[in-house]
Amino acid sequence: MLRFWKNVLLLCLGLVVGLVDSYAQSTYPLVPMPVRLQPAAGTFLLTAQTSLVIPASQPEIRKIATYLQNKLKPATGYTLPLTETSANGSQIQFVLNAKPDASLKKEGYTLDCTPDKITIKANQPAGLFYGVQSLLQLLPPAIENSKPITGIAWTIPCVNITDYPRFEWRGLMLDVSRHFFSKEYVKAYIDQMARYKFNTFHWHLTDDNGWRIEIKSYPKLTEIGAWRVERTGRFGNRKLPQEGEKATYGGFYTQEDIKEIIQYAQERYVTVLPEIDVPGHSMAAIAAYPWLSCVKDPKTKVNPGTRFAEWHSNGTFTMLIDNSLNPADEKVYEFLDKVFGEIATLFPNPYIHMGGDECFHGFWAKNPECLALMKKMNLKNSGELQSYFVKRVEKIIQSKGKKLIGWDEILEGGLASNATVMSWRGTKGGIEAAKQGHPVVMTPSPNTYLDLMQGDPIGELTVYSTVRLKDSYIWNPVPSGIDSTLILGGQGNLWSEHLPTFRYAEYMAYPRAWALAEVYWTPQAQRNWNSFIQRMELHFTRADAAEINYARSVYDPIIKVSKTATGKTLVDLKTEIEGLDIYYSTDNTYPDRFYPLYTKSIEVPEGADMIRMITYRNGKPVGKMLTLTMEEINKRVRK
Ligand code: TNX
Repeated sequence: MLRFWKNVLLLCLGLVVGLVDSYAQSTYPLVPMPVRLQPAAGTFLLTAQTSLVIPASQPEIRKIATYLQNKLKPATGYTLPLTETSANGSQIQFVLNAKPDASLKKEGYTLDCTPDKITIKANQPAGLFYGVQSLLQLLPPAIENSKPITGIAWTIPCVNITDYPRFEWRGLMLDVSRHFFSKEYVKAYIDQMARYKFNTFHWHLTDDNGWRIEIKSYPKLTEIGAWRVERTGRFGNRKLPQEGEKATYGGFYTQEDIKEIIQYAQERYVTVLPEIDVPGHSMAAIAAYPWLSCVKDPKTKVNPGTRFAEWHSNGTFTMLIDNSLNPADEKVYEFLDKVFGEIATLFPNPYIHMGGDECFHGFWAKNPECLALMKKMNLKNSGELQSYFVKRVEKIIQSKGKKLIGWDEILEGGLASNATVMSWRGTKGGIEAAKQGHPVVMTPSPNTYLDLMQGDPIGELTVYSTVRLKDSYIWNPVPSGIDSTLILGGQGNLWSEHLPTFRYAEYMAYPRAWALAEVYWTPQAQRNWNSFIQRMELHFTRADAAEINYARSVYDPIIKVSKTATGKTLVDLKTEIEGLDIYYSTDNTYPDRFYPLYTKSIEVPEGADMIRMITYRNGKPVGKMLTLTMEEINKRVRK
């Protein structure tokens, strides 16, 4: 009898341990994954009486506690009491370490959750803020609702967390030139960044399709440069502005708006990196002030998404309209001095991004002033002329007390002495810069370009290339063979040629930005694709509650088409994540789970018009219905 009860007890214990263990692996819905997480037994229950306890006379910590209070209020309906005196009973306590814990560095924290008390400790307020983000993620997804939700126990599983970031630079870029996003959307983007512990908002403020920041010394930059004719249809195929047509699409941020956004970001421990893209990508500025360019065409208009460049098979390009500044004109440097001066005054970030990418040199090569300057300065080619320009810009930026950062093209013709390089054409520019001893931010397009397709083109708005979720997750920002301390971190870049709405910007950003959040925060050795997928799915539920859009393309099959030696056409399918079933049809009808299950290459039957497919998990559809037409199959076979 005794042995029986002993066995029952052991069984129960085993069950509890097993539960806690599997909970630890899958149910702590934290993204990015913390450095150390120790599950503990029990739960903390948040009630209307839970007090937020902060140290006395620390206004910055009070702000963080107020941020938490505001985040908890809509869904719970509670306004948690905030106090500087020690409280009894249920509480969340914020502690600034009297003696800094070196392992936590500047942004780390510890979070200790027991059934009656949660303690968040950090060396600096930023760490407390990240502790708050983890705390919010540990609450049920319903906490993300903007309206009161009743009948939910607001529990947090007990846990001990020690956490700090791998990199000091964890960024997301937003291009507001190709499409304009209002101040409210920019704030929403920053708010969403903060939830995933990003700390750098790179704001691509100028390009060919709109100049978006008020510059008091040059009012036409926004009077003219912020507006273009309204067009629908595919960006890049649109009709040129017509004679007399009004420029009605666009917008810009006043300097007051900019200050407001910087402040909003600061309250979320996000620093704002402004980018003024020169000498290329400058059509909007040139539309306002044609003298900035070599061609000085007074008819230059802000580009509404027409094709103005020809891309050649070797990766080079020809601009059909001059969109670059004239590097041989002193007036251009006076202009930049004023522009960067105003930027430096507005933005507290130590860096200014000067762009520097994709500058066409063809108009320079035909311009007598440029040719004379090259001769005078003994510049051997247009690459060296661009390098001359970048070095002049670096002097200007330094004279304003700032550091220059630019896209990896700034390496061409010789890097300016203190420049930091943002490596986008893969990691090679970053490697080269690091070898020369320069700091680097990694944003390789095959892993971090959030404007690229996240699934097969038949299921996405098509653009020129693809970055699957796994591509964003599985890469290491520190290449081997270089001084790793020079890699400051990385970013995800959301270019907006094909993002007419903010809702769609979200679709492109998530979940890939969440994957990148983990790449830049979590130690390399602790990253795990399957674990990420489980947590990502829990974040889908949270995003649903928060009404934030995201792509489910990770559920869609990866399609490969090939031809055998005997002339048969084969379609091979696989999935990015484990445990999905693919059902398909070859008879033009819409498959469900009663259709053939994909187990081996599909031999395309003679006469078929298309293959349709959809993924399921545990009997429920999870992917979209994809249609691969015979036309598409033939196109892929030919490639
Ligand atoms: C390249 S990345 C660009 C952008 C485009 C982007 C589209 C870079 C520095 N330049 O102008 O928007 O590709 O993916």
